[in-house]
Amino acid sequence: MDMKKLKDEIDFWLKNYFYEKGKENKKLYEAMYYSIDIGGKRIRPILMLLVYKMYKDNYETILPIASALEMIHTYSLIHDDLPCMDNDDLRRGYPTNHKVFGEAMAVLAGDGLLNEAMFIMFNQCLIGDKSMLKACQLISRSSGCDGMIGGQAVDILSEGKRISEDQLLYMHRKKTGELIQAAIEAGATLGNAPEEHIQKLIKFGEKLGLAFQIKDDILDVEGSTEILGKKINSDTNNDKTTFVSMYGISKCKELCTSITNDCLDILDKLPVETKELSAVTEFLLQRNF
Ligand code: GRG
Repeated sequence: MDMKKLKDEIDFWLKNYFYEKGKENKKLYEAMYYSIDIGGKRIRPILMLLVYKMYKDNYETILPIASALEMIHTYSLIHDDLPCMDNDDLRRGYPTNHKVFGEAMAVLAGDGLLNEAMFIMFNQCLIGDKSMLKACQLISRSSGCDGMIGGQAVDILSEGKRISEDQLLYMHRKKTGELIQAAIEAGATLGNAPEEHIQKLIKFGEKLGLAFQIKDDILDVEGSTEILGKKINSDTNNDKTTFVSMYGISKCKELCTSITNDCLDILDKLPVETKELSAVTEFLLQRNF
């Protein structure tokens, strides 16, 4: 099973969901689905599905929660692009949500995606077992104030300031790392993986999140706007401390490779088939978007 097939299944689930939903309050759902539909790698739901598949076959049953996670991620991008945050005009290769629908609707589209995701997750809890409850708890915590929102708050409060290495690591662990780690831990939890595997996969997720963010910072400097689908040098223009401004580009590349190798080592030592997850891990290192 390749990444493309899983991505297509997530896209199909989301498309159907919004097709059913857009009958009333059309503009709101249009704004919500716009940012979902214009692209995105779907890396978080793909990670969740791949980890689950290491333990159970019927991954289709977790498509709703995996898609809900993508909705939460997409809401964070819509809000992050707003003029009061990073003020970006381009995302996933298209004009940002507020450029198309206006600021007020973009705020509501983000809020809508977050709340709709929670509704999907509660519905899954009503029909699922305790592992679903645990997975939803993980996702809500990691996207909340002790996770992504907490990291974003530190990011906003640090603009224009010099921050320490520890603060930089904290900020990214929360802002980017937590949701990636939650995708992995939720996949393992839903697959009823043994506790010792879950602990190793949490470590894997932590490292993968860090490598992902360092790569993101490298691409912000060396990437191409056309391929990335967003403007480059956004961090420099917003006067942000990044891994590149802290360590320099060549050290960042070294770090990215060595942390990815640590991730692959963790997977190699797990006594289950991890080939697909390893391939995605390598893809994230090599990606240029
Ligand atoms: C506004 C609550 C709130 C949070 C925003 C995620 C985030 C926090 C901000 C996005 C800014 C950013 C560029 C963070 C770096 C890492 C990251 C999340 C990149 C975008 O994720 P990808 O590469 O994007 O998975 P696609 O478009 O492929 O889904």
